[in-house]
Amino acid sequence: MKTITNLVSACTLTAGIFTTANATIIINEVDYDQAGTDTAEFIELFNPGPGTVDLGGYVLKLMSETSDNIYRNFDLAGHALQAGGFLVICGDASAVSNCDIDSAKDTNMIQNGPSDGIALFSGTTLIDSMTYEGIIPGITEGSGGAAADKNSGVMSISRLPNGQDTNNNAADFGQGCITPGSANISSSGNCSKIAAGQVPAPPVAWLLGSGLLCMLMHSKRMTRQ
Ligand SMILES: [Ca+2]
Ligand SMILES: [Ca+2]
Ligand SMILES: [Ca+2]
Ligand SMILES: [Ca+2]
Repeated sequence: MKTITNLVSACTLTAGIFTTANATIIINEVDYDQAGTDTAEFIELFNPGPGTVDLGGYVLKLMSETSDNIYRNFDLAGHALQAGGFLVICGDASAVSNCDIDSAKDTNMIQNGPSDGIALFSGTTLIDSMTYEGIIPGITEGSGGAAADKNSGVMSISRLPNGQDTNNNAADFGQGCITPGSANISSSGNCSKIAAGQVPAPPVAWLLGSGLLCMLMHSKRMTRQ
């Protein structure tokens, strides 16, 4: 009989975040629109897997309307993501917390929609991709893109729950409070207070819930074996 300890060990627990073991590097959060000029844009990558991933050979491509209309490339060589780790690419490190790669673009690093996309490649292999405010054939996961980012400096489009990737952009991304370099949280709370550190984030109940979900999924997998 499997014990609770066995079930928990099948999931990776890093900084309080349970993840399944077969995931890969994902585009986890995007903030491309702030009030007025976009001066605090960022893209967050996340490693939900069990081991460190060397990002040598990885390139993040930003595109508009078609997959071959690339307007920006980020070569991620020289960086690595440990299990449960986040990598933040930003337009201005003085305006974005936990920024690892400052593009020095400062403003308008990431185009506002419609039909823009972000794709992560390892060599020529597409690792993960998402579009927002419309679809880009070959890049959109599922039948629709993510909804638009709010014109707010404290809100982003985030995978919710943190790290969810069912290859359905419209369902996997929702409105979140900005969390560059940490686990995503829903915007159902007060993002301004969370950004100011006036309320704790992420909620403990969510972390417990995601752990229980991981245990439940693993339990069902074992039942089928
Ligand atoms: Ca923008
Ligand atoms: Ca925003
Ligand atoms: Ca995906
Ligand atoms: Ca985040």
